[in-house]
Amino acid sequence: MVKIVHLSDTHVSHRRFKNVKDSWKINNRLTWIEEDYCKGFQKAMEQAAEIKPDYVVHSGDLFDVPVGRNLIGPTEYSRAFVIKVLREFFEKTENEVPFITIDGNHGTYLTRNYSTLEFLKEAFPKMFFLATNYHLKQAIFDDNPLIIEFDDVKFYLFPYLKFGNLQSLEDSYENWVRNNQEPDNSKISIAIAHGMTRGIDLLNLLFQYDYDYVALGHDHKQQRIKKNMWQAGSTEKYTFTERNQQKGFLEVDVQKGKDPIIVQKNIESKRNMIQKNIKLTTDSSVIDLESSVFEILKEFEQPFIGETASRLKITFEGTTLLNNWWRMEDKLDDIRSKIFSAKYNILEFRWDAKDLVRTAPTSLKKGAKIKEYLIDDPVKDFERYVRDLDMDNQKLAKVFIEKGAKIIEEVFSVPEHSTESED
Ligand SMILES: [Mn+2]
Repeated sequence: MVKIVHLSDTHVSHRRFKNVKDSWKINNRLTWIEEDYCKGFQKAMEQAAEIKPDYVVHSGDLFDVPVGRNLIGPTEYSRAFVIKVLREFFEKTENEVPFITIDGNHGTYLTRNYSTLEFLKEAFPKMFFLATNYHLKQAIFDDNPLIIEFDDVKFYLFPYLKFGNLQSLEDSYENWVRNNQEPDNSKISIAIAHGMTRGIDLLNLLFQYDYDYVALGHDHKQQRIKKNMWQAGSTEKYTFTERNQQKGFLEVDVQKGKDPIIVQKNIESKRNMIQKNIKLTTDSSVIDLESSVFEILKEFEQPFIGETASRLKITFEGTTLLNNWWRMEDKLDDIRSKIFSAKYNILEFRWDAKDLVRTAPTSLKKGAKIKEYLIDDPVKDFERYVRDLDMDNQKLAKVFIEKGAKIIEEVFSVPEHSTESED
């Protein structure tokens, strides 16, 4: 039997600046939210040291950045913090517990063939093991396995790969797995993969092969997928949909040919993520909205304390007039700056109106009428408008006229049925 600690999606170096109070844990060095994710990783690793498993398995997204086309890397604070946490873990466990991880979709320069995890390998060459996206590409290209082998266990590594949109990629990926990643019976076999959707970022073969355990990451909700396959979940709440999730990691006893024994371990966070809902009708005024929001804010009327300040999101539903909603959004901007400058124990304030139906006022619904009276000939009309501005630069005025005419044409040449559907 081997005992592993399975954690995932620590997202260290996650930062937010939009909709967040301008306040630092350490000025110009560490933000409150960034610290939350550092702590999530630290708490998991401290508990892991007490468990002293045979291996620690991290199923990807150790760092939050870079991600996608955003090539900004983790902060120096976060890099140093991860080094410190790992060093303390290896010291406490007397360099007897290897840490094995893979690239997720976060923390890796997908297009650049390198990963933020490489410096950790350099820092702990004997204790830290990883497979990056680049390793995976190379392995597929060379038709070589991506396995880390110890005396008693073989780890089959599956760094993040979104293959689902490209049949040829899926085929070659699947072939590679068939040729190289099928578990053999000589040792305990553990797969480590980052993905959550079969056929998109998780291969069906992973479900079919009889690994003794499959350590999954990417889904931030801790859950059993099948008896030998679990998502460990993230170590700190990330999006507001995670606000009611218990965060933690897994302690797993893996035996050859038997069902693994799973113990769910909790990590508590001081940070509340709270979501409130406001329902609007076409009769709701800006003042109504303002009083509903301030009603919600009452429970947060306390001096700001970075450690305990809440992350608050208001969702709007129902129906409102479009021009009314624009005024409401201006008001919400006002309220946000009030929250961040007055005594509210709120770190983040945002709103979401994706479920709010915004309708045009009756006067604007008659698109045809507008066309008749405002714009007979858009080009001429706009030209007259620009000429009236008395622009000095005639060349620029001409560009304006051409562009403006094009925009007007695009806006007003909307097919009739699509304006009707908004009614
Ligand atoms: Mn992920």
